Amino acid sequence: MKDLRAAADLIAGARRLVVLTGAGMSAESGVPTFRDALTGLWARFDAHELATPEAFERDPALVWGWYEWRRQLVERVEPNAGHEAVARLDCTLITQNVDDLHERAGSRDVVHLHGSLFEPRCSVCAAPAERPAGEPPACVRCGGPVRPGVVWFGEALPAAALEQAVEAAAACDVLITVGTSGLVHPAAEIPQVAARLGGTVIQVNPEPTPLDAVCALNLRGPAAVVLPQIIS
Ligand code: BJW
Ligand code: ZN
Repeated sequence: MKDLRAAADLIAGARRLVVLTGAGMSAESGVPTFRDALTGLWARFDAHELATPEAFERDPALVWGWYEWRRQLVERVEPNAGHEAVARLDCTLITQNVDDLHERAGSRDVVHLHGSLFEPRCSVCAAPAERPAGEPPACVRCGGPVRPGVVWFGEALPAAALEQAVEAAAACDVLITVGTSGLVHPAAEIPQVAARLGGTVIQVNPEPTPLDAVCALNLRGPAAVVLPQIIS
């Protein structure tokens, strides 16, 4: 309770606020996280078989189909009270999520570090592919296989998004990290940059994470419950 009050005061008084979100942000909307043992996407699928460029080369239809399944799942769910609370903030919003739930809750200029389920592109010439059909679809420009517009292991993050995220973290006075395990780099370094350069880091997560050490406040609860209590 005392921590909720302290977090609410820090957020209300922040001049430069950053929010970094991960899969836990969308959990209560019904989107599975990656690493949660029972419901996580990787409890049922081997990530390394699906979320790598090598997997797509080996079996483009399988990988394309997995992402189509996830895109359709996201289209059927709604933003939760946590997304809505974040949309009320004047902040730089950085997400690792490939869903569009922040946008659908009303947030603008969301920085997507790991791409989007809704921006497929050609794996050969990078041309954007609108309304692609096929398993996987073929590029209308060069005939190459169309791939999901997400960032796989071993691939570079979009440079402009990463730069914007690091700059915002370096300049912020408060950063809220929500629903991320803090295991995937370089995204996991963003709260550390904020803390190292004098920002106060608040974490919202039901479980401990490696980020606990840099957080001034660790609010152990679900995003859809905690965020509405600390954001007016
Ligand atoms: C709740 C909740 C509720 C539950 N409310 N919370 C340094 C050290 C070690 C390794 C590396 C390193 N630097 C790079 C690497 C390699 C690698 C990496 O990090 N590996 C680690 C796993 C060890 N990184 C990369 O390969 C990155 N690329 C790179 O570094 O390139 C270098 C390069 C430069 C130049 C040229 C070429 C290369 C790319 C990483 C891409 C990550 N991609 C994915 C898949 C995206 C597409 C897809 O969606 O399929 O992104 S992996 C997956 O993990 C996805 C997520 O965005 C990301 C983070 O996961 P997240 O969001 O934290 O979710 P979970 O499931 O892990 O955690 C959920 C959390 O929510 C938990 O804590 C729960 O407790 C909590 N929770 N319910 C609030 N209701
Ligand atoms: Zn092409």
